[in-house]
Amino acid sequence: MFNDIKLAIIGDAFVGKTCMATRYVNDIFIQNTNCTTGNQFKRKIVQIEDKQIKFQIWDTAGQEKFRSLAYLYYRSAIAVILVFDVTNRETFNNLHYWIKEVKAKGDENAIIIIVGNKIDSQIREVAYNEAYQYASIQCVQYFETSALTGEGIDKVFTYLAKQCLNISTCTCITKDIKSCVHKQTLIIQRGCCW
Ligand SMILES: Nc1nc2c(ncn2[C@@H]2O[C@H](COP(=O)(O)OP(=O)(O)OP(=O)(O)O)[C@@H](O)[C@H]2O)c(=O)[nH]1
Ligand SMILES: [Mg+2]
Repeated sequence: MFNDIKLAIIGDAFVGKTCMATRYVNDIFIQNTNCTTGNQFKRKIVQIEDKQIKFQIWDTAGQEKFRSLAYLYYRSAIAVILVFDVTNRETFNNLHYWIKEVKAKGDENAIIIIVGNKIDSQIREVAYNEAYQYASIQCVQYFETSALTGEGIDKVFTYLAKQCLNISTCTCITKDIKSCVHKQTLIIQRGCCW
């Protein structure tokens, strides 16, 4: 069991961060959420084949007035889930701000992914291809989800769990999963275990 693998969910207010975490951990959708004012975490144990990972999922506040402490949580996260709302272009435009923040204040070896949420909605302002291309330029993976229907949610977290496990099954593993994330980068660059 890999304990307390810390994930942080960040992004603008109202994009659905809390709903995504609640959908994944409790498999429910809350229509009228309160905006997050502090930082709160949920735990979930993920089974991938014969291995287990215990995620600690930090749901941070997107509203500017509550944002100031969010970095305390993503600075030490193994993975950062950067969320925008596909029905709101401004939240997509603001990804620049968030990526800059994570790169400046987060762990340099953290896995970063971008998630476009609310794909159940008919009114879409950001096309899949545009977001995918943006993510490619930033060298990060792109996923789409609906916390309302649950579509795509498991895929996001399973991907991150597998990233952690790929690292951990490498023979060069150390006890510190964070240093393994760094080694994974090296493994990808070298094309083999070292
Ligand atoms: N249609 C649709 N609505 C969603 C979805 N996810 C969240 N919402 C709605 O969007 C609103 C904001 O969701 P939250 O999860 O509270 O957003 P947040 O990103 O946590 O916002 P802050 O805590 O203020 O940063 C709520 O009214 C949700 O019901 C989704 O996948 N589809
Ligand atoms: Mg919230």
